[in-house]
Amino acid sequence: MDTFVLPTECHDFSMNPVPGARHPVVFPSQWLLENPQWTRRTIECRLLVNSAATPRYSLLLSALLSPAPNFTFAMSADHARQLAAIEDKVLAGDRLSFDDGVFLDEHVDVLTLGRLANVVRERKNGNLACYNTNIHLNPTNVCVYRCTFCAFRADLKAERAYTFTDEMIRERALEAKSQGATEIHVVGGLHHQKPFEWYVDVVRNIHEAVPELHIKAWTGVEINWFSFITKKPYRWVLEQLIDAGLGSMPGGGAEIFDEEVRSQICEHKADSQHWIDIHREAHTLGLRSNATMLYGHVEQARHRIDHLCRLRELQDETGGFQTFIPLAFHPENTGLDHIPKPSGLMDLKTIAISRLMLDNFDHIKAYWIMLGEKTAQIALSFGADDLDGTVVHELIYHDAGAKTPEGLTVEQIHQLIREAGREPVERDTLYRQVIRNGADWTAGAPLSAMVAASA
Ligand code: V47
Ligand code: SF4
Repeated sequence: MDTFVLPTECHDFSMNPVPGARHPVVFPSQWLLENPQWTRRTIECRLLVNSAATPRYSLLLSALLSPAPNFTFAMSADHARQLAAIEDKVLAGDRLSFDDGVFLDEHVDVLTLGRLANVVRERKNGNLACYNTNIHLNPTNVCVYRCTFCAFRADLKAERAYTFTDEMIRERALEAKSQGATEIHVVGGLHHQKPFEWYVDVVRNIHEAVPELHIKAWTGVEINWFSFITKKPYRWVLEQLIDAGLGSMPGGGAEIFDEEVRSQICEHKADSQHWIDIHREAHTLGLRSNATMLYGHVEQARHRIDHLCRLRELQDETGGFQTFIPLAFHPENTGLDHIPKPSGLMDLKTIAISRLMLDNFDHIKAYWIMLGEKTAQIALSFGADDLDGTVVHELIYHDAGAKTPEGLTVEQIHQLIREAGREPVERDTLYRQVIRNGADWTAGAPLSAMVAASA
């Protein structure tokens, strides 16, 4: 046996110290004293992640262990040595390998991951937690593709299919302005009856209506589609969009890069190499972009770590990514609705591991829309420093069953951040401090300068 997992691999219920308890309860302290080959590590164990009975055991264990706060769960000596080596790397600022990442994902408890990720988080961003004031626009849900995880798309003739008119697009831009938004985030379906000019005009209409609004629009998958329908190279497509007012690219469409997983969840759309090539091209043209990873469906630890390593490699090359956003899968109304939603522990572990692996990304975003405000708040101590802001009109997660509100006020975001012990700072899309006077704003110092000043 390589790992001591309570209580699924410790079946000696005779140790049950709680008379009448209906679940196996153990006193690992005694067991450990009798088994000195196990080293003591932080209490928390894989059973909390893997067992269906997680909350019950979690509560029981904390109750039992509270009089002995220094007491720790056991890990095999080999694993303890591996973790110690990783810990040394994190403290020294050295890069973690693919194997380190898989080990962290498969064998290390969430509290240890959070503690390590927090070291990196505070090294990079101090005590700051940033957010932005943005509005979403999903101009059409009609889509040629049929990603199995997607609840948003619709067939052209479906009752729920919609496409915005130019007028509606301009109205959304004006609404953004009146709410003091600094950014409009535009993604949608790939409407096969719309020519490339229609997608360019979405950007142009917004830009003409509100020139100061930063337009973060069209994922790598959309750029790939535009290149397909125009038969033009990515560079040309991006240049047309930049001319129309495009400011940066969102990180969607990345899903999981592994080709085998991709063939199960989004068989037909841009493959990982194209997604990466498009972001490289965008960075070469001076556009900044984000990166995402959709987790908690059919993928495994090695796929998540491979995804992070491929992003890290491109970031080494271009430095053009601004933030990384792990996206938790929402199964409702999708072709994968038999898969349960990722647990809160998986959300926190994924954020922490992302922070540890992506040593060349400045920011890790906790997207509260899909995490829920409560997990997003805790995520600020598990590696995240960036909250998507006062998002309004989000559809992609809400169609897939997200129960979060469609928007949070600035006051709510401030309270959420302050309660977490962090200092809120409003940022614009390019991670500069926003200096605000009601709905009017100007860009101030880069966040990195604020972090340096507060160090
Ligand atoms: O690519 C779709 C994901 C992405 C589901 O750059 C789903 O700041 C979970 O790009 N469950 C689009 N996820 C959203 C996106 C994004 C979101 C937040 C911030 C940024 C940014 C970008 O949404 C898709 C896909 O990965 N998605 N359906 C679903 N059922
Ligand atoms: Fe279309 Fe995007 Fe949904 Fe895939 S995730 S079906 S590309 S809207």
